[in-house]
Amino acid sequence: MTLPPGQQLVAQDKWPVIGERQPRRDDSPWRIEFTGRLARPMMLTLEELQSWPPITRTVDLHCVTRWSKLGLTFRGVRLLDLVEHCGPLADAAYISFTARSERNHSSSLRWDDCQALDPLVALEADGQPLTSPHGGPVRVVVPGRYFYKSVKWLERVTLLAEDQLGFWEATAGYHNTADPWQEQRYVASGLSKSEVQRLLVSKDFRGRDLTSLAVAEHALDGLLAAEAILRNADVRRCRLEQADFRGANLSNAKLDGAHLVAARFDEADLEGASLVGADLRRAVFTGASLFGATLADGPDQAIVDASTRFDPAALDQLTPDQSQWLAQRLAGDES
Ligand SMILES: Nc1nc2c(c(=O)[nH]1)N[C@H]1C(S)=C(S)[C@@H](COP(=O)(O)O)O[C@H]1N2
Ligand SMILES: [Mo]
Repeated sequence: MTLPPGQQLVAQDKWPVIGERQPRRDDSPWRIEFTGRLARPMMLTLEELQSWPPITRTVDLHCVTRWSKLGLTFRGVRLLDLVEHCGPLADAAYISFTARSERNHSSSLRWDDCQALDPLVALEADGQPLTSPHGGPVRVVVPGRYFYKSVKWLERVTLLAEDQLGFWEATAGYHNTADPWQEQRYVASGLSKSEVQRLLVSKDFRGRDLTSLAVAEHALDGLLAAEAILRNADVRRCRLEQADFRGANLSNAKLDGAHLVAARFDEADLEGASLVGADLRRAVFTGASLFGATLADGPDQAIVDASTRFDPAALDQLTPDQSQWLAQRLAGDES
């Protein structure tokens, strides 16, 4: 069994629901439109889609927030069969998938990557119709890419001459290629050196988008970072005593070895964050989301004791080994 770098397995029977949880409310029959740089655009009802030759494929899911689920078997139709049928034009260079969802969620691939990856237009997972939270009745499944490329509730497929960045790619700095084997999670932040310097002096990150900020080993005790966007930020070994991260987005942030005594993480998003070796005594994680977070890695472990506050529900979000480790620490069991 091999996992891409920085990923960990979810419990065998778990498949987290990530992002939007339901499709747009719409009473019209489900249809999938094939449009853009195509010689013969088409519109398919679900019944028509089901009349295409079915295939099954076993796919490993790798979420950018560091959880993986191996070997889920999807059944559906080859996307390439459907697109080839529409006659892609010579200038088609990208393919974009749009969801029947409130925010018209989307994601795109290079057309040549798409041809190599051979995605599925999936209707079933492990022998059951896809549930609505997982994209039912129909979603894209793109093998070999972080799972954010796999759009739920597929409503439109568009062949494009120029790329159109997807929802996460445009709003959250997610990498547009998203190859988990190359750990292409996020693009770097656009801040200049002097802007970063000013931030560090002010110790005020409140509400700012600081995706991928790299400020390891700084003294930032008392930092104000409520509601800040610190996805993929690197604050390893920083002094952050009593820092206020309430409501902040710290997904995939690196907090290893940070001094976080009495820091506040209430309602923060810490999915995929790494806290190995961090001092978390008296830190508060009430209402925080901890899917895929790492607290212990062999002998390297966060400092957690009965004064650290986690919701009981947090234990369910962690992978089994992390969860077991944390439960022991919270119970004050040092063995
Ligand atoms: N329509 C739609 N598709 C989406 C998303 C979303 O928010 N809306 N999130 C993406 C992300 S980030 C992931 S990890 C997977 C999660 O799929 P799941 O909820 O079935 O696990 O769906 C992807 N497709
Ligand atoms: Mo994701």
